[in-house]
Amino acid sequence: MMRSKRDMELTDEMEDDIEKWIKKKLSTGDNEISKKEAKNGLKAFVKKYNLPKITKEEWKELDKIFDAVDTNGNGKLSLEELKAAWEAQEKGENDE
Ligand SMILES: [Ca+2]
Repeated sequence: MMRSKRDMELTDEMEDDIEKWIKKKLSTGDNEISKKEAKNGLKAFVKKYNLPKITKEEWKELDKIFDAVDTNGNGKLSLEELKAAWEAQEKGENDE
């Protein structure tokens, strides 16, 4: 998910962190990830690992990705929507 133009190598620790975050979001509250939550999570992640700040362009791109994954258009990502996106990515189907 969230593969953008920047060629970022994620360490195992980072991947673990992301996975935990997603799982937590999907198992608490409304069990979905809102756009705001995703943005805040990403900002915290960038800060935690001292990664280069996400540019305006990248935010725009991420916004598009979010909307593409949010297939029912309620502004939040559910487990089903994320799963579908991951599966599509694995198959290499990138129908934008
Ligand atoms: Ca949704």
